[in-house]
Amino acid sequence: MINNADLLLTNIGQLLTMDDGLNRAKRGEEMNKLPLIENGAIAITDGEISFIGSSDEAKSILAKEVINCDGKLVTPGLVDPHTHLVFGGSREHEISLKQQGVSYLDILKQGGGILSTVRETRNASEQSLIDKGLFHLDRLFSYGITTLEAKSGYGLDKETELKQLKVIKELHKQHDMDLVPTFLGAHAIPEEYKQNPDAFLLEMLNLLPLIKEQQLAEFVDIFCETGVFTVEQSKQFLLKAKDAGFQVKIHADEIDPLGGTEMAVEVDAISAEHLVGASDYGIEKLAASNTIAVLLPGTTFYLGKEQFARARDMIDQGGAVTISTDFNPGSSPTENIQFIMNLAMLKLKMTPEEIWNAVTTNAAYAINRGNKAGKLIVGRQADIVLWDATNYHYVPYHYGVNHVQRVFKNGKMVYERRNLCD
Ligand code: IZC
Ligand code: ZN
Repeated sequence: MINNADLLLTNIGQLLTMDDGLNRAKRGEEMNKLPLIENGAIAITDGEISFIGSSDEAKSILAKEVINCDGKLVTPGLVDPHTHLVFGGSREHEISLKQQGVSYLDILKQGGGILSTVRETRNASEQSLIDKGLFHLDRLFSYGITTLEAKSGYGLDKETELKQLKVIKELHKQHDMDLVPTFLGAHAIPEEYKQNPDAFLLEMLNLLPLIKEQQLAEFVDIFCETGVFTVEQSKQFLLKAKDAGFQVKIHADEIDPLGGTEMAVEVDAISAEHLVGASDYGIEKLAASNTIAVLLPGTTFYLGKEQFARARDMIDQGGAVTISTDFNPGSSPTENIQFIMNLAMLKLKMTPEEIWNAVTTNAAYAINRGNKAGKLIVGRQADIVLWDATNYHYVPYHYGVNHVQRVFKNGKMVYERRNLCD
């Protein structure tokens, strides 16, 4: 019997534990299964989960505080495996260009887009980036995210890339959110290297020993795209990053179908991201590999494209899929992962079960946190969301609003929705 719980959540209508007994991401048909306890309860002691079971079993638990969940849904804290969290400025000044039909890649070619954010980020002080990051992290908490990946990539020079990575480290310290850092120095070709992208890639590779030594990033990523880096440049870059001791990720086939998906499999990337233009062959190879597909339907929506990533083919062929906000100032300015879940239902044709697996356990595996986040298991850190919904189908169904009632991170309440009539 537990007699020292700090908190007991009881009378939970549906408790999604995601505890599948697997030590890896769910794939194919596994993604359509959802471990669930009805009329459940969960207790927290010293920031960790100390009990999971039925409300009846929980009656004997002595807890300092008890929350009656009134038959509502409880899930693990959500995991966002792909964000560009730290950046200076914003890009609303590009709205009219977009509305005139100038494409994302053309805006970049004109020195705007990512390069506009690079100028702002180079000019921003470390403190201003920290303050801005804290603001966005609070908002990400409010939508139920308790762990996220954050990329650099708005410096494109030694000083600013390191500044961004240090800011991510500092945010991890100062904020309750768990942050996982990725070095995306190869995010665009800076103006000063326009004529010599290979020399720029070499400069970014030369930073890797220092980044490793100071533990500033766990992953290395590259934007493989028309007008940015070719498949061959990306492959060589990622192989060298692996030699330097990093696991690799890749922005692949986001806009143009270049073949980045199959290359991601060739270099055994932990994840391949976007994949909107993935070929039949790429999907086949991906589905048979250990590389996790990180799909970003909010970006496709925000870029005004018709064709979304082929999640159904990826899952039906046995692949592992997750989804993410892609939070960034250009192609996906939103912290609302629930809207992304709506889009995954509507546009990716993912089932509610697949969507919940995507935003919890699979997202955690895509950033090497599978043994820490994304599941509710006794002994793990208590990252828990209480939803203002009685069942898990409701969240991807009722779109555009925030369904979170409370968020607990390491057992501590970090967000509570106020009554609408307050
Ligand atoms: O700032 O536009 N796709 N990188 C690759 C992005 C989107 C972020 C941005
Ligand atoms: Zn991205």
